[in-house]
Amino acid sequence: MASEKIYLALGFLAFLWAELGTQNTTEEPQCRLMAKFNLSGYVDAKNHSLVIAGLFPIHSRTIPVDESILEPVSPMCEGFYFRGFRWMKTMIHTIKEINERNDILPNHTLGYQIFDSCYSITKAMESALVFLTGQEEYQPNFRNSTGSILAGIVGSGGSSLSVAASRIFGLYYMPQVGYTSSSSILSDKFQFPSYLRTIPSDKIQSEAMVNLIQHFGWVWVGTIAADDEYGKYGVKAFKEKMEIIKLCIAFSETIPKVYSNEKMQKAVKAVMNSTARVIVLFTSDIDLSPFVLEMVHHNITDRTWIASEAWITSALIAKPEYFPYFGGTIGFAIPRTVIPGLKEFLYDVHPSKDPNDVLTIEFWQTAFNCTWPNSSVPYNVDHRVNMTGKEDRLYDMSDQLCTGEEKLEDLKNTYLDVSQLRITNNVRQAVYAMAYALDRLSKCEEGYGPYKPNKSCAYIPTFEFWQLMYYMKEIKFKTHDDKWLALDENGDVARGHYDILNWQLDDNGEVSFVTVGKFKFKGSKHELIIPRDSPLFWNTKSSKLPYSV
Ligand code: TCR
Repeated sequence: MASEKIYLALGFLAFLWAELGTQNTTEEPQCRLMAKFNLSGYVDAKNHSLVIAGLFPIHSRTIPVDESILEPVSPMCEGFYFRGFRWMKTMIHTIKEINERNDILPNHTLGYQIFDSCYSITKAMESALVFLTGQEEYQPNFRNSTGSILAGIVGSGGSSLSVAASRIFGLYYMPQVGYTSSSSILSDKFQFPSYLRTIPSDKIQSEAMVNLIQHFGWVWVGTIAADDEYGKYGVKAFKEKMEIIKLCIAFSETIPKVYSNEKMQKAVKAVMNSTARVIVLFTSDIDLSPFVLEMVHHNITDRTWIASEAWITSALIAKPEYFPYFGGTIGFAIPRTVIPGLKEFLYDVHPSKDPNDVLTIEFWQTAFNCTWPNSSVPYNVDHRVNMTGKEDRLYDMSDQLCTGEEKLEDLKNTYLDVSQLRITNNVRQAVYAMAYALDRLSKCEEGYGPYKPNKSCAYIPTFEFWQLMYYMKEIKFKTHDDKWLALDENGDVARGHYDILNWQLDDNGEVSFVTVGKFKFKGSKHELIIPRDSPLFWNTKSSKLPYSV
């Protein structure tokens, strides 16, 4: 019965689709799914045999569309996100590097097609459709709109975006390698068959947090989560593990994604009214900023925050002016590395190179607080609702014109800060994972190949996504810094470690991230290491270890 109903529903949809199709051919369609896709990004595909798609949060949010417009429109984006811009550049840098190497894919070169996800599900979905079909077509053609062969995608940034996009990519078994979507739900291969990642699953981080709490002897702990797949699943796993060892949750709140004073105050009150002095904050830095302002506004000090990886090294939060409230934060970070040549590559950015490169123009305007002459790229737009519940509209163009002579060297900016390359390295390894899989596919010998019935091989350019997936699964390779990256049967990082960082103030009055320990993991085994003589800083009145009962 149930399946009959599904078939009926599908039949009806097919009918509707066909109807729409016939309308399409004769006249302008009466209704459209989306007036027009509206994406920005970078593409270099024409002269390459293979293309890797990429999705990065170069902006941190979309601008709410005017509700009086009935036609569905693709929203604009705002809130330039320097970190995402660096991740995106790192993908391009890695592809260039691989193309210059003759030991990986010697007979092919990789191109790319990258879009800005604006850290939003809608843009991630728009991009997913465009990757599969092209801007104007509404039917998947399995071959990318650029005309080259699409091998897979690196992305999508946040877990909610990846969850949504991989439901589409999964239909085609298209390989998707995540560099920062860490929610444990993405390990479920029944739901997300073609998703793999170079960031460990949050299942491990939740375990690590519980171990940390146990280590310091805290009993009552509050939790605050982002209202998305990252926050919700992270805290869920955390609570389950706390329960097993009989530790207690004092309160559990969420930070709203779209500003709601009511919801925000509920979280603030929970923090103020609870005796718990230790609070776990499972959210991205993008979503955390409004909550931080609330803590400052209500002068809430004397709390110890346990940071999830997404904000532990964030320049948006780790500012000296927030130190009275967030100093002493302790949390988990992806190990840091140095990427040869990346710094020079990042510095090679200038708006005069291409007048159509709107992202670079916006980068420049935002970084140097000026307006690029004759450009229509808005400067410092912010439509967020502020703490009084009113909308903040800052359309103002900066009075100062950019000269082009501004010096990147003078900037202290997240984009150029190569001292904290963590997720950035995940991006690099995600590109490498795909390149190695393609390389292995290309080196297959007929009769020794993986596919039934004749141990056959697949070939570039005729291979199918599922054939490449064979090589992506359980991939293992050595990275530039001499470490092994191995993925397990769920596409998760099989072994590795987190650094445990503690926020302290350095001699220059800047927030520094001091490594105080490690959390190592290998399969289901793990170990928390915090040496006795670790230089810990606690933001308590007595500067002693907080007591949370
Ligand atoms: N996983 C988060 C998103 C995220 C992130 C970050 C965003 C992580 N780390 C650093 C910005 C900066 C970890 C997710 O949604 O899965």
